[in-house]
Amino acid sequence: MSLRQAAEKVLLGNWTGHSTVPSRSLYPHQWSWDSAFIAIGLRHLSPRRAQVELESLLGSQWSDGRIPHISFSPAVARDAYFPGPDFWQATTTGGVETSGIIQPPVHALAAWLTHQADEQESVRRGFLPRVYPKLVAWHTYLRTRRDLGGRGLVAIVHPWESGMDNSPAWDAALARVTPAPLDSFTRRDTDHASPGDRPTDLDYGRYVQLAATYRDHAYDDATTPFQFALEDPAFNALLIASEHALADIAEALDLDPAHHLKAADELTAALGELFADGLFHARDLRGTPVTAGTISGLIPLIVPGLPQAAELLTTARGDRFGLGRVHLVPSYDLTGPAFERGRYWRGPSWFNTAWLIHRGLTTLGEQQHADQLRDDVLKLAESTDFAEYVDPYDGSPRGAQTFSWTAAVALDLLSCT
Ligand code: 9WN
Repeated sequence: MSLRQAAEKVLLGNWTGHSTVPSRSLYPHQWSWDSAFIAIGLRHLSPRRAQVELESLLGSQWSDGRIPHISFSPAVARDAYFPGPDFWQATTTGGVETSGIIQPPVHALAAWLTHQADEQESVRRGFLPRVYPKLVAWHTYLRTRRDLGGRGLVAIVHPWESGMDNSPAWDAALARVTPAPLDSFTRRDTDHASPGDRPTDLDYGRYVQLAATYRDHAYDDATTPFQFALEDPAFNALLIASEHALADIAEALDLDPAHHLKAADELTAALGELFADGLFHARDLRGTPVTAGTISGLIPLIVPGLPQAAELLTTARGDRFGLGRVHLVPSYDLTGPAFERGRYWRGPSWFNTAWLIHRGLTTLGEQQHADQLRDDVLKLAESTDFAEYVDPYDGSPRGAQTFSWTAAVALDLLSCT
């Protein structure tokens, strides 16, 4: 079977009829940023399915504009994943059970790329006119309710909102949180993945505590006493890339793109304040400066016209991230004190972040680095049976296998020859 066929098989196997689960075993519902990456790959298999994927996710959007990080499937046992719907206690006006937190805004970028895959089919189905107002409401939620620091950047209020749950960048902020008692919940993730690859019980207790506090304040951003509030470079860089995509969508709809470009410029200027020593760093709104260097700090490479791009590229190629010398791009500084080559977001390399860096390198005209990264993604997707993440030194698989966004980004990169 060719790599293309194998990737398509993964996506077809994880398709539920209107959306795609990240992994049948570990993550049996619809996840927000996973769906965006999945649509980017699915558009090569079926542009129509890619549209349906994004539209079904937007079907779980809240009336305040937020897109929740999980949309729960009623067909799956309520305790198959923890924290499940009974923990979050959040149901949309349309009756969809969801979580109450969010994930990085890759959606407008995914919608624009999906449209471009088959413009005729997109126009015939009225895809852009339907999704555009919802994507605008999503960005408006982020830029108004989540500018907790008042500096024009979006803040995350839970490590899961970054999509990089266990990153060392959150360690100091998490240390301030009293964990929920370990006997007050039952983890499900370690039934499906090796405990050594996953966050510790102590960290899980803190995740649960933070989520419960938000829930107990009805997910109200104005009144919740957020113990954890940080401006994350990747989250904001993805919002900028998505504002540029909204400008493209607006133009395609004969609307004025100017306010999206203005938003992108304002966010890019504000993001610049997070740059120090060759890398973007998260800003802790409740604590001391974050010094941990993570993949999040390199992801601004995807921002069009980023003033710091050349310095960032030097850091990516240096000893801390070893671009071209290790597999993909490690999630955390290879020379950092918290580095662990196998544990969740504390060193291993992910395929979706490699796709983002590849896009940045291509835009910058760094074709040799981009091609090398692409070849590594394709080789490892095949050799690991589409692993969730890999050891950056030997490329061995970690976490789940037949993982949807790994198949999706492989499919996308296969088509950019
Ligand atoms: C919590 C689904 C998600 C990804 C995240 C990844 C992991 C969940 C978990 O799986 O997070 O949302 O249970 O660990 O960190 O990026 O979206 O694939």
